Amino acid sequence: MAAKKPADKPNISKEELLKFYREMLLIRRFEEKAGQLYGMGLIGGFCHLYIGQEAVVVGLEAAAKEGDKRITSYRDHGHMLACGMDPKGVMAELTGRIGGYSKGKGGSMHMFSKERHFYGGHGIVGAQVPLGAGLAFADKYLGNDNVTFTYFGDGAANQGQVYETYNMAELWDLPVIFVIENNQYAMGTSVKRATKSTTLYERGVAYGIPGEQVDGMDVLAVKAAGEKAVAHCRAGKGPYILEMMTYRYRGHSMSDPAKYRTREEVQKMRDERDAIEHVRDLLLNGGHASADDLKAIDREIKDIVNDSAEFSKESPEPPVEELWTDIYA
Ligand SMILES: Cc1ncc(C[n+]2csc(CCOP(=O)(O)OP(=O)(O)O)c2C)c(N)n1
Ligand SMILES: [Mg+2]
Repeated sequence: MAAKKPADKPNISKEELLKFYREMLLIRRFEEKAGQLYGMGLIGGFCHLYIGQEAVVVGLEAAAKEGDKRITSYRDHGHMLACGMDPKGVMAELTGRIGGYSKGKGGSMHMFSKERHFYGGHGIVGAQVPLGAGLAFADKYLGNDNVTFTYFGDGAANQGQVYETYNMAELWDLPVIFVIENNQYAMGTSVKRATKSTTLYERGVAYGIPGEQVDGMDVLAVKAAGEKAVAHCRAGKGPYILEMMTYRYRGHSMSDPAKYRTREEVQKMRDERDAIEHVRDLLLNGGHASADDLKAIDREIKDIVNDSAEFSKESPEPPVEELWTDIYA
């Protein structure tokens, strides 16, 4: 991974560091709980956890304003929590209950929130990329200054529709930020096995789209890069590409034999580059928080996550009549 070790004394307020810590921890603990519920048979179908990649969405949300939109793939729980969707509604959807964002009929990959401008949750690899450009087109057409964060993976980055979208987005100066979450693997295939040119952001050059590679394990670097990209888009200069160098600790989905990488590789990332530990160190070493302060936050987050699990256990399954609602025909 190209990312280097972040600076020890960044210029950032205590409040913002605490906010980053809280938000990343919420995603991690929520995902751990989802993994447990899956193991207990309470979540069915597909479930792709975001553990390890938390700094990407939390850093970028810190660069966003009200009205900005986001759209992503099936690895979407972190994006939903980071943009302010209710953990109860997300967990209830995972467990197929009526209290979920899609009334329990969508599951992990199919949740939306008009209020929080979250447009899914897409199971078809890469499908969200042209849709993201469409969302940005709508904002441009309406004449506002919103931007759309369009997230996709390193595997999706090899799809043709991504490049058709790059061409149109640059041609029409659409306010879209293409966020490539390069977590090094597409299911069990490493970037190096599937891709000749491994610096994925550089592919924008062919379309005149500027971009850069970012240390996606450093929430401060992510926020700084996000602000730069957002400023570019809001100024009407068209799209921008951010290639986030990140890593997922868990399997591709809940059913993953994990034969394509060693345990040591994963452990090394956890030990040396964990995004939450990084912020924890900044808080403790900078004298912004004590170990007890952080323990109190840990408890607070644990309660929120436990409440979401309780809520989803108590929320009923959708009644049969729901088969006939929210459908086209
Ligand atoms: C069009 C399409 N092809 C194949 C799949 C099966 N599939 C699901 S996820 C995935 C890998 C995608 O990897 P990447 O884009 O790196 O995202 P990540 O899972 O790492 O977040 C594949 C091939 C699919 N869902 N849709
Ligand atoms: Mg990937």
